[in-house]
Amino acid sequence: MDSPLNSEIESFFDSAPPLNDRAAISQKLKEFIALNSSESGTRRVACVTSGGTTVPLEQRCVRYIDNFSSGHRGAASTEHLIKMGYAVIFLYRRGTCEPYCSSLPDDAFLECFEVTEESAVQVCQPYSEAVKRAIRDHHAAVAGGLLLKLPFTTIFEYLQMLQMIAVSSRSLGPCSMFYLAAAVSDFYVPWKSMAEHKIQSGSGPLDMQLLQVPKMLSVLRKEWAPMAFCISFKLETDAEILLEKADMARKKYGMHAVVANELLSRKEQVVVVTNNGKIPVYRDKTSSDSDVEKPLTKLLVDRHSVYIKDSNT
Ligand code: 9Z3
Repeated sequence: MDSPLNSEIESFFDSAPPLNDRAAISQKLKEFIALNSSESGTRRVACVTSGGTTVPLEQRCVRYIDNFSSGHRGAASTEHLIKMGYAVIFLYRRGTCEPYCSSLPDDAFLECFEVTEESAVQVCQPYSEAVKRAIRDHHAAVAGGLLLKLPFTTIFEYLQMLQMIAVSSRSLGPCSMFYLAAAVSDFYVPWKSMAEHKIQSGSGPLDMQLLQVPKMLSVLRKEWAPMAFCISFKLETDAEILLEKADMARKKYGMHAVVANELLSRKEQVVVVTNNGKIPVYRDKTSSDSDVEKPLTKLLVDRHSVYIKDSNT
């Protein structure tokens, strides 16, 4: 497995603006991992990443480059993993889909509630069941110590938080899973060479050089969490090159599986690429409320079980 030069990684982290709430995140992670590791047996803990990272072009950011991802894959997968007994650290782009909210409208707050004649707030009848279910399931997962939600916006926040999660969950050994569905920027502007103020438009075309974001997947595997079961996702718009690129990524970064998906068909089918074959996974078309994440997570959980068993023998 290839690893980017350590100096590239160091310089990425050195150039990143420090996380505002680093101490609070670290405390939450510590408590979450402790709660899910006990002497009677460690629970499996998955870190699910979700949504796209932004690349700011100015320190006082007015403009940024974004990566496409609605966050549906990550949110739905989180629900399935929790149902299958996992505790989930949900590292997600602020404002994208969150677990247990898929049956609510986009503008849930304004659409689902109304003010009565007595000035009380109540749920509008058509949404009553969906709201009850969302609140009940979300509360049960969070209060039960099975869901920890950590939001990010920029590539700098995302990678620093991913590193913190990986290092904190090292003690879980093979019981830890990384399910990296977030759409991560390939290029960035180092913080130190970034304009502080809004870039002015009066001086003609914008000429800007972006550096390549060092691929952190091999460092995650080799150094941050060497015992964890790691799944990354490969997104392409050209189906012709998808499987080859996914297999290349698997070998290059030492992933245990790479989920290959094509932009337009990603909700209907994906292909799980492993060292012993490529397994297509389809959404169950006979049921209108089914999703491809259900059979996908089931397959990956089965693979994770074999991995844990092999690691313990
Ligand atoms: C994915 O491929 C995800 O499956 C999607 C999910 C982003 C397509 P939605 O959030 O979509 O449900 O709307 N994520 C990974 C994309 C990515 O950035 N992969 C990197 C690459 O392709 C590897 S880490 O180079």
